[in-house]
Amino acid sequence: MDKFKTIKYEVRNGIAILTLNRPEALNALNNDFFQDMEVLLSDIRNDKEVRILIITGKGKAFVAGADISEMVGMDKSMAEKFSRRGQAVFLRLEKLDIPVIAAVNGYALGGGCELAMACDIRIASSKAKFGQPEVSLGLIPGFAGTQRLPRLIGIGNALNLLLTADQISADEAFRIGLVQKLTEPEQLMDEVYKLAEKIISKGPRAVSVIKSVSHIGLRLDFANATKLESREFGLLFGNEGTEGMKAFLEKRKPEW
Ligand code: DAK
Repeated sequence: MDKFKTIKYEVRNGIAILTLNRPEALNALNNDFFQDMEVLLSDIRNDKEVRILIITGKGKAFVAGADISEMVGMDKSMAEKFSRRGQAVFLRLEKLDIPVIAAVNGYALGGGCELAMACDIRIASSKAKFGQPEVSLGLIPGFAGTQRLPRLIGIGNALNLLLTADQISADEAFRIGLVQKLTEPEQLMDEVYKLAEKIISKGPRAVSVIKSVSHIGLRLDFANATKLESREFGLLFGNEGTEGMKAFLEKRKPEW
């Protein structure tokens, strides 16, 4: 029996790929998905072989949002619990000590856009579409979309999306900085793979520290954020950083 109900997961050469696998419902996020993610994120944390995680969707959607057919029957307290569960899973993704890349193959709406935002880098197919349609349903985003979107693209761009429920093209998402790179649909996974390979060729501890210091620093004041950077900078000396600098001077590849 499959370990997961809603996702497919495989690891090749240190690169893990998580594929949302409910194409018949456009990969809408339900409680089974969060259950699968809770298990998978613990597995990934304990698997030292995994150096980077790619998240993508099967079919024409990355994720078309939280599962409306599941949410419609919720009362206030169930909805709050669902929201807290989703937020916790997305936060664990952000706190993983490996980078996470969203390979956005199609619709990234509502909870789907929020999932992409919880990843560290977003690469999108030119066919992808982004948006936060919750307000059309009389809802607000429940998985930290009101918080991550303004931090990523600025308050004006964020409110423009959140208040209108407009779907924007991949080009527009790239223009406003929601997406870091666009590709032809058939090139998406190759491009994401190339990016993953480039990142995992770098100093593994430095990669992990850059991710955590950048995320944590956003929530600190500048003085404390730069203090954190100095501390982590110092910790790389005498180990990985020293090896990287020696390798440069000795004109050889570093041995991480
Ligand atoms: N939930 C459940 N099923 C969905 C779905 C969704 N979000 N999106 C699509 N589906 C289902 C459709 O119902 C349809 O199912 P069948 O009729 O075949 O059984 C199937 O996927 C294929 O969809 P369509 O037939 O509609 O496909 P089209 O190509 O015609 O249209 C579309 C694609 C993406 C434009 C359309 O499906 C669409 O508008 N989908 C809904 C998009 C949306 O509004 N997403 C936002 C969902 S709200 C909170 C927690 C979280 C959230 C809010 C609060 N708290 C707990 C407080 C987050 C909310 C959201 O994400």
